[in-house]
Amino acid sequence: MKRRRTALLSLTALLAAALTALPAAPAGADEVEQVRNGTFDTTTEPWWTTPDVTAGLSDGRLCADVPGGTADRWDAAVGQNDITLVKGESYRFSFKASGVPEGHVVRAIVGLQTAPYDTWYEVSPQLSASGDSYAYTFTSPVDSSQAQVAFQAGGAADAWRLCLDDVSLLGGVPPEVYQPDTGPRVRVNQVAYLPAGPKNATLVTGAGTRLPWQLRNADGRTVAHGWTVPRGSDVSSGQNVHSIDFGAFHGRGKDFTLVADGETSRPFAIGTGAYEQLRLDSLKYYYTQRSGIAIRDDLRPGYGRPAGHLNAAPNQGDAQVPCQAGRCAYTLDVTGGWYDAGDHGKYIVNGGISTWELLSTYERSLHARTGQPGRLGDGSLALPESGNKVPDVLDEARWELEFLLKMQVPEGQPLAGMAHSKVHDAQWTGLPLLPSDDPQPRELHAPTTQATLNLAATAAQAARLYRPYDRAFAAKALTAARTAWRAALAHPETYPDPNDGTGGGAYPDDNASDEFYWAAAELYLTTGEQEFAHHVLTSPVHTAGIFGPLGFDWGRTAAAGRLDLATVPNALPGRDEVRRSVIRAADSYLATAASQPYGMPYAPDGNLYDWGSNAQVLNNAHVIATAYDLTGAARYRDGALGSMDYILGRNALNISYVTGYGEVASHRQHSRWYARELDPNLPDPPRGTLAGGPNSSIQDPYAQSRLKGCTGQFCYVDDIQSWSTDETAVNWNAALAWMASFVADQG
Ligand code: 9MR
Repeated sequence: MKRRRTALLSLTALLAAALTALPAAPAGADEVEQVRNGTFDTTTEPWWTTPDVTAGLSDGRLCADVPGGTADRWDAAVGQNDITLVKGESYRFSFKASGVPEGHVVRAIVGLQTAPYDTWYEVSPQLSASGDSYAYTFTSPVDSSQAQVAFQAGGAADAWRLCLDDVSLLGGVPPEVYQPDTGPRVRVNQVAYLPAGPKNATLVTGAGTRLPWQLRNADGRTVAHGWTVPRGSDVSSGQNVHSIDFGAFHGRGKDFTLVADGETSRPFAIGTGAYEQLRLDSLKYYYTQRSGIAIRDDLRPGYGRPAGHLNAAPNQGDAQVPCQAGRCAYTLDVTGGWYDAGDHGKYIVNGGISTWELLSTYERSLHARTGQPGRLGDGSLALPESGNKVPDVLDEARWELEFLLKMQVPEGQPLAGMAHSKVHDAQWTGLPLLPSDDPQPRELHAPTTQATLNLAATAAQAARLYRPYDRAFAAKALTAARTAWRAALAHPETYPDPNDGTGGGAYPDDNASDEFYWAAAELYLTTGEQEFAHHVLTSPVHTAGIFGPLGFDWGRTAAAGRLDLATVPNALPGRDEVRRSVIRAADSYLATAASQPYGMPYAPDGNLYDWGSNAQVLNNAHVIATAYDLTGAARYRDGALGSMDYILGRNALNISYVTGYGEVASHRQHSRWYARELDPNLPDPPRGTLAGGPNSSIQDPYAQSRLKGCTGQFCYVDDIQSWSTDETAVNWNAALAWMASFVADQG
């Protein structure tokens, strides 16, 4: 799909752009300079500035006086237009830059010079007063004769001076070979193994025969030893690997290391405490994703920020949002909810599966043999609502549910009862950008059958879970769910437009049978009514093999219905077979995990890792864990626990994909407000944030410039620019929260 961060320049800025063309000078046999007059020897032509910037020559450089008090980087810029880019070609982008006073950030971009100002490459170095040289290589994702190179310097409180020299964009350079630093070749769960749980690791080695290993405690004393098991060439990584099983060791402690083949692993604990913390952190994540409410710094130190999208300038706000041009005659108040991911969009289909998995984290605690509802109770998540005697996880999910309800088309309007698929900006915005600083108009997009059924399913589930705490809300939710269900039956094939990806994600989906099944299941579980049982029992989805290799997600939601029919008490005829289908799925995921030297229950067809693969690993683990809840058989518990090892460091990149967990962990996830990589005044993502993970399709230009030709697990880079491999998203963290809560319960 097409999604880009966009630089918005004013029309005046564009008109101010000088268009004088000088001939491009070849710089080498195949390397061609695309920038005209990057050396500023005698003139600043053909460089332009935004009207608020004054630029001139100074010691053979271009120096620009940048005003203070502008909102966004692109509000004050220097650039050059009419550059030609060739798709798939590699370019070296280099320049010298200085900033006085020291410490300012310049956003250097290569992008489209007209609306919607797609950004194809960007870097945001922090400048010294004496100046430094910068050089980057990227691959152009497009063919264009309307490219610009621009240096965006706005967004600072006080005025500063930017100087540039030797600006160059060299085409025809060989692509840069990216070598990730993968550290020691012994790969472990860098956070913790449970004392009574399985303990597996992976060794990358050229050795063909078994090797000795030692487990060392914090004092360096060997506390267990054994032999590796050669596993040959691993498809998911292309590496030659051995596996190590030290599950017979049941001691506890911190800072264990595993030694083999002359390498010492990163340290890890054997204990349960980390998972209690991860259960809370992965759920606390949602508060700082909230829209329409100021985030309190006392509740999340370092993360306080003004409310986003409440109609306070420069926000245009979510209080009276119209439909896309000509699509409806009303506006809706759609304030609240969670921002989907690193963007400011709010999408029903993704909000729906996320809400379901959060509610299910709570619902599991009520019904599972190891469930501990008290751990998710009032006060557990430090929310503004803490102290209201309602479990905090329900308070958090309600923030999204209230938004989902607001997205329903009002009575009396065409398509009444259906749900608008999404609300987001008219155009993509750039990074960084606090929610409260987003100047874009917001728009409601057309209702879809899938969105409507997401609303029906989650509102029906909410009706049974909130009933003990707020009967009125439970009743309201159930009414909305019934209305949505009837509206979906009346409009069963109103699908999202797969090309509707400007300013927000498309979430394309051309089949709603899984959403019908899920919604019918939730309505049946809550009401016990015959109509819904009939729909479940006659749906082809009910008996279909729905647990494929990729697992369930926002577009494949049948599993949500099947898992709940299996676990939430009910009297559906043939329920034993429903439970057996979950256990069979778990068996197949266990077989996958056993075949993988890195132990994850994920082996996508053709080794093509999907967008958000980490959540898919976790959701397959969720199915295995559910089989444990259904049977009590230890192999399912162990399989689910072992899946966590992959997420927390036992992987080809030797990285924990959860911020704040493990010695080397993802912390630069793509986000407009956890954008410390671009602005040192902003925070990294909060502890407990899951990165999307390896994605073979590497849709973003940054990943394309680094990862072209990557194998499975290697299709990941921890960089804010890599939105296709390294974004944060509410659905992915929901998969983490469910699993973290399961694992914590096994302690
Ligand atoms: O995770 C989503 C992926 O499965 C889809 O193919 C893609 C296209 O719709 O969108 C991904 O979700 C993104 C959404 O579109 C916009 N917000 C950020 C989401 C995570 O990257």
